Amino acid sequence: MMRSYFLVCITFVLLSSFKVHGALISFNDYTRDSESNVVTGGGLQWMKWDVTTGLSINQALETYEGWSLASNDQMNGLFSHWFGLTQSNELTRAVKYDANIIDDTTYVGFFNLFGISDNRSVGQTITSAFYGSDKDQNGIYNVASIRLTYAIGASSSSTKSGISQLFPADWYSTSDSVVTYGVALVRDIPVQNMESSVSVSEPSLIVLLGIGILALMIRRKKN
Ligand SMILES: [Ca+2]
Repeated sequence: MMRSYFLVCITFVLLSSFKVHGALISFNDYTRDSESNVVTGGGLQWMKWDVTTGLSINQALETYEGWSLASNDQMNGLFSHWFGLTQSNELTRAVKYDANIIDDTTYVGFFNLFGISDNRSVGQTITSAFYGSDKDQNGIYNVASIRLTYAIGASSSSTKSGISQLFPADWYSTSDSVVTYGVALVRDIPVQNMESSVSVSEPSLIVLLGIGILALMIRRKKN
C-alpha cells in the first residue's frame, strides 16, 4: 500500500517536472521550448504567430500584457536574418521570389518556431502576422508573410519553390483582423529568463529527494 503510494508520488513528480521542460526547438540562432509559445532570438522574444491568429492588433495587445507590436526595424531584423530581406520604408513592399529555393529547411525551421497562422490554404504553407511602426502616421500597419508554395510533408518535389515576402505594405488598421493572420508581438528577454530553466526544476528535485528519504525511513522502520 505504502509502496504504491510512493510510486504514484514519484510518477507525479517526474511528470510535473517534465511538463516544465519540453524539447528545445532550435534553428538559425532562434529557440523555443516545445511547451512554450515564446521564441527567443535576435535579442528579443516573439510570440508564436499562430497563437494570435484571427486577432486584430488591438485585441492581441489587450490579450497579451507586456507585449508590444513588432516594429518595422524588428521585422526587418527578423527577415534579414532568416531570408536576407529588408524593407527600408513603411510604404515599400519588399518581395523576394526564389524560383528555385536554395534551402527549404530555413523555411521549415521558421514554421516550426513561429507556427503556421494559415491552416486554410491547401497545397501551400503560409504564416503571416501584422506588424509595423506606422511611420507615416496614417493609422495603417503592415503584414509580414512567409510562404512555401507546397505543403510541408508533400512528396512531390517537382513543384517545390518558395516565396518569402512582406506584403502588402501599409494596408491594415489596428482593428482589422484576418482569419489567417496572426499579430507579431515582441518583448524584451526577461532578465530571469536565463536562470529560469535551471531554477524551475529545483523544487521538483527537492521534493524527489524528500520522498526518497521518506521511503528509506519507512523501509528502515519496517525492518
Ligand atoms: Ca502607416
